[in-house]
Amino acid sequence: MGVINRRDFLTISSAFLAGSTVLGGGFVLSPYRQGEVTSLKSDKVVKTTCELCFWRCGIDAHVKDGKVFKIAGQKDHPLSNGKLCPRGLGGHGLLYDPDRLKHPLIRKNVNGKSSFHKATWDEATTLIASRLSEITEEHGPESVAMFSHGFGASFFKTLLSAYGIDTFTAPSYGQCRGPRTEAFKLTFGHGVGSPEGLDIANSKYLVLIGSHLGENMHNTQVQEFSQAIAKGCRIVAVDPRFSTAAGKAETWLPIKAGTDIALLRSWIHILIEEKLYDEDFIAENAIGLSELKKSVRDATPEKTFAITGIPVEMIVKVARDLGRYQNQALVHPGRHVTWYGDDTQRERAIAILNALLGNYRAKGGLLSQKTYPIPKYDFPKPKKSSRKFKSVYPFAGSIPSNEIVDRTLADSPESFKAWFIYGTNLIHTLGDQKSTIEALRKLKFVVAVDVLPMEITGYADVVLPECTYLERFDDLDARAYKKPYLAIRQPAVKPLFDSKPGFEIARMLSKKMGLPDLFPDKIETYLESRLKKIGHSLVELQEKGVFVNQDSGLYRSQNEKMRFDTPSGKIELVSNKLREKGFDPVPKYTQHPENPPGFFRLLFGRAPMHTFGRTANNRILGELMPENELWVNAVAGQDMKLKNGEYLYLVNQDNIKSKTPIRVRLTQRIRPDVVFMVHGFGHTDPRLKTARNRGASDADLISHLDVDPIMGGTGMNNNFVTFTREA
Ligand SMILES: Nc1nc2c(c(=O)[nH]1)N[C@H]1C(S)=C(S)[C@@H](COP(=O)(O)OP(=O)(O)OC[C@H]3O[C@@H](n4cnc5c(=O)[nH]c(N)nc54)[C@H](O)[C@@H]3O)O[C@H]1N2
Ligand SMILES: Nc1nc2c(c(=O)[nH]1)N[C@H]1C(S)=C(S)[C@@H](COP(=O)(O)OP(=O)(O)OC[C@H]3O[C@@H](n4cnc5c(=O)[nH]c(N)nc54)[C@H](O)[C@@H]3O)O[C@H]1N2
Ligand code: SF4
Ligand SMILES: [Mo]
Repeated sequence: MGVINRRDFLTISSAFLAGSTVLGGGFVLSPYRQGEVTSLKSDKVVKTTCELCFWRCGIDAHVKDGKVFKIAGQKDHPLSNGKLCPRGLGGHGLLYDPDRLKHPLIRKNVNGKSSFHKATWDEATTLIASRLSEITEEHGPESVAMFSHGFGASFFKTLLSAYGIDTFTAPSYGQCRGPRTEAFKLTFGHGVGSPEGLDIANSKYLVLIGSHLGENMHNTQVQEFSQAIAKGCRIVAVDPRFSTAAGKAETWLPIKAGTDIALLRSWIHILIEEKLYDEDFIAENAIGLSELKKSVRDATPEKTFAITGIPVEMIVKVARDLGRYQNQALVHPGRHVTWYGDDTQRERAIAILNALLGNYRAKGGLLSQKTYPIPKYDFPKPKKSSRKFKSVYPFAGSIPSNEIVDRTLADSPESFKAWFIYGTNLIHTLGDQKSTIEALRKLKFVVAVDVLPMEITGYADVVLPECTYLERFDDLDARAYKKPYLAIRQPAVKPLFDSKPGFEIARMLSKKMGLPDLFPDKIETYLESRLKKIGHSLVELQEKGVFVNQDSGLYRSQNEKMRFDTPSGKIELVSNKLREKGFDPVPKYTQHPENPPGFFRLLFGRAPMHTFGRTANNRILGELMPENELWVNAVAGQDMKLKNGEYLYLVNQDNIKSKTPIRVRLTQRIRPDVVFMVHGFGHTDPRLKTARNRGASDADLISHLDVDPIMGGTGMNNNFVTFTREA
């Protein structure tokens, strides 16, 4: 359970679809019986976009008798290429989830007890408008923050910024990719992007630092990973755990957790000392080589072995191999990189290594991508705020969500009074649950827009049920990618229950909030007007699903003069911007706390069939993996008298106990000083009838955060757990 073998994980396909509509426990999602699905003919196929994660693959939703019975990968969409990951295939498990939010809810206090009451849309939106008006009149629009994750947030952002609110934050920054973005910006002048601009398919030598591709199931990236493997790409997986990717690798380096910067510095040292880096590329395009060389002189393989536990000869071998493959070698920048609080520096080390390899805009390397050209809609200019939120972290390019929590808890006139939350389950997402909950309790007003009764909705004053991605239009998707594309999300079926598309909710709110002309009457009018500007029509895009441009200028030509968007116009191996603000201009290794006796470092990650907590209640995907397990090294576990398969509670360094027990899995595939679990389980909201009490939540145990002083991200990997059998 939880691990798929070498063969399975690359079959991103529709193989298990046949069984996917009928589930255990007699729960039937569609009117069709098991086995029938493959032979069914659809009445129509709707070309739209997946939202079971944030990759947004193109999907074909097959509809019969007004029901979605099958979801397949769209052939022409560059992110799916006709294939989907297991989650995308099971998206109708969300659409037909009987536990979905069905109508707006309003919290009412009766005789000192607060509970949710069913409300009409008119009541709910009137209440939101009047509470926001009271709060902004008293404290200014600067006292309201919006948290969001997901594509559907766009019209809510338009609405709130037109209203004068300009504090927007997403956990995909401070709890995920932020350090990577800032480190690559500091080095190359631009971030890595999402979807990432990496040429994995053409890579000849790929080093993964944690990034557990194959469990981290971003569709196109895994497709490229399998192409690379088929073409003989040599892979090095650096991970305290034998991940699925490690199972595909030539070399697994079971590094001591938290010591990656030391390893990366040693590779930089060897590449420079042995002149294995791309000398011409660096001479032409980078600054700071001699200072870099000096700064990493102490990172000898011998010292690095003592820190990381990686044998000297392995450190040297990988460095030499990296040098040998130079332009076609890639050190993957990772994605969820908020680990130890020095994450921007670790990402800087990764960026520097890639620069030394000269793989920038080279086949198999790091790419810069383009967007499909389409002008924005002419919304009225948002009001300028007089007191714009300013982060205390000098390189926070976006607002770290945890900083909004801190600022809400602070006793200052500038503290936040209301949160508008769209599509993010902050209770399981931000770490340091106690502070998040305290902040939620302190706020005067909380709105949550969600599809499910997730934990966060329990803290809201008003809960708005959005319909799922299979029941709505959203904005046009035109993110930068290797092949610039423009894709549509459109409804396959009408919204179920009394749920509504985000656009309609935002439009309804705009009328109540004194902005009656902000949005056009229908989203179709909005989409049509944007498409018309580029000589296309909505009907055309609805039929095709996606417009794709050919890739152009992905690779640099010989002797091409490049300019980078950095102060020097060059790649900055040494960052004076960091130096000016008092940070190390070249990444240094600092030691992280060791396990207290009897405790294990808690690590966490992904499973192919789940996205965080958002799929745990999905009957189709839940069938594939109903609960998470705790990976414990077999020898270390036996020393502690743990039995394989038994259920245990976890207790962390702050004496916080997991709310639910987790099943132990003793395995040789993990270092003895760490344990690992998949994030997204251990839900406790009784309204989540399938997910409730299944597995345990890592988030409950992440009470300690190491905040990155450079950009404010929250390192979560310095938490430690031990076991108890007591409930
Ligand atoms: N199926 C599925 N796929 C997903 C998602 C999902 O929810 N489900 N979420 C998507 C999102 S938003 C993101 S950000 C990505 C995240 O995916 P990644 O960026 O791949 O996530 P990581 O946290 O880097 O990877 C976790 C791995 O890092 C290892 N690790 C932990 N600590 C250390 C350390 O100190 N050093 C090293 N070298 N390794 C360590 C863990 O053992 C684990 O194998 O996945 C994306 N893809
Ligand atoms: N402990 C711990 N914390 C983490 C991580 C971890 O691995 N462990 N991972 C980090 C990473 S990489 C990331 S990116 C973040 C992700 O954190 P979140 O974005 O908070 O991810 P989810 O927990 O899936 O919460 C998504 C919420 O959106 C709702 N939702 C789903 N679809 C829709 C929709 O169409 N409309 C609306 N309105 N709502 C919808 C879901 O029901 C759910 O409540 O978490 C970060 N925090
Ligand atoms: S990677 Fe999977 S879940 Fe994410 S958008 Fe693509 S098909 Fe959907
Ligand atoms: Mo993420």
